[in-house]
Amino acid sequence: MRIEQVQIGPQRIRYGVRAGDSSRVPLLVLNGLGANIELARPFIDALNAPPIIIFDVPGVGGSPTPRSPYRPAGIARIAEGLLDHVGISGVDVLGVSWGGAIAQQFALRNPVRCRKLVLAATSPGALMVPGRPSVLFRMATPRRYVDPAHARRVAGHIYGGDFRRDRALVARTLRHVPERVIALKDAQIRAGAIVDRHIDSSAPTTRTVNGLVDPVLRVRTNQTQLLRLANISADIWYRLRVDGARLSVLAEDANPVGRVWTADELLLPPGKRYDVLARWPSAGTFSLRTLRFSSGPAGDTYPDRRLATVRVAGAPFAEESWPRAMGPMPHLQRKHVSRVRRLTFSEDAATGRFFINGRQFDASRVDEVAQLGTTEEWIVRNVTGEEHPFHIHTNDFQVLSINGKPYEARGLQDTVPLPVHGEVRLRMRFADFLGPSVYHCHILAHEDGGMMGVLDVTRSGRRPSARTLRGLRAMRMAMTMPASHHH
Ligand SMILES: [Cu+2]
Repeated sequence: MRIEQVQIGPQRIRYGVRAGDSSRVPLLVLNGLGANIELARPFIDALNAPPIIIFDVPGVGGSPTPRSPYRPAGIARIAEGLLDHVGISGVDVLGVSWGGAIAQQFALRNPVRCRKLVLAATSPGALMVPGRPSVLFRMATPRRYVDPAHARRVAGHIYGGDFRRDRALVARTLRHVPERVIALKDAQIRAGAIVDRHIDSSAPTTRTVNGLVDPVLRVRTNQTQLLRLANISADIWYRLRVDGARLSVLAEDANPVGRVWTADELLLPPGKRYDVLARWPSAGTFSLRTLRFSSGPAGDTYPDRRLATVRVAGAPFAEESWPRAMGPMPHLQRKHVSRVRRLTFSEDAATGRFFINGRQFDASRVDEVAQLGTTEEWIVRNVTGEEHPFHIHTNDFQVLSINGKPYEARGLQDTVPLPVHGEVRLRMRFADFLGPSVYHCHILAHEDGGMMGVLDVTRSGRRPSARTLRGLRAMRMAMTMPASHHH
């Protein structure tokens, strides 16, 4: 990749151009506020066809910090200037996480120039609702722009999945295994359009796999497949079943498991990821299905639906042995616990407000402070009539018990359903990250309704760090700054 600098308006921009098949439409990659060019390199290297252009947004990587906060429209303008500079007219645009907001702005402003718009790991209205504040929190940590090791560590929060822990996970042991991403997402369609606000999560919905309705997966008989399952929907659950095959779980929430386990079905609340091996021993046509599921008397009930059709054919592959373990067991049950913390998830269905310990989320408030280098036990209670997937950023946890019943954890995870009127006991170790992150219900409507809190990890463990408080203030300002302030 060729790395260059250019002056666009008042802003100097560092950008990269990767040559490719010149007959293809070039791809503009927008990392947004979350990442620099280098973090996207493995992804760009893996995309072998189109020419690619990417740049560091102001304040990230090699582009200097602007004098005033900016909004997506400002960055979209920079993208336009950059494309003019390198002489590219039409582009496909890929927006990752917060880059998705910029990509949408770009598409809106350039209806002719922008051919395809691809949004990955992004959510609508991200600027108004702090749905993914972790990326912003990391923006408030300048260290990540200059420290490659730190950048690698937080990359998983921008890209998720295999960037998260062991990036050699697949390459080492499963090089020859076909890999298939199964991204589960739904869309409610009313009057020919996708419903994008005031979504009723119990309304009928169309389930998709990688954006397709009932796609066909073609596999060879008995050939091992690596399925990377992710529930990327906003609010709904998947109780996944793969007919004709058994599943062996290699990783949960991107944590390689200490003990590989097999399952006939997997429950995926919003945010949940599993990497599994599957093989179909006999030829034929099978279904990938979500089974009937209810998230509780005050929750939603979903019908049994086919998600994809699997066509198994060809001469059968020879049986091959699968790994039994992918990583070390965390064994947090043996650790000394410095502190026990109690969190109670509650809701007021009448007003659509959601609480943790009686409070709604406030982006400028630090709710919990933990000490670096310690292990804590959290007892997370759900006093509502519906399940809430508890999710935490940065430090994953080991589940010890569910409703008092000991749980045999196979590794770490970052998402666990809180049972109706129940309780999950878990432990996590604050090993190496100093600074703020969040925990929340991963049903986005609940999170948006206030079911989220801020955790700050500090050296003393007594009060929020000054840096965190400064970062939260800066973030609040950036989010309330009018768009016109840019110039
Ligand atoms: Cu919830």
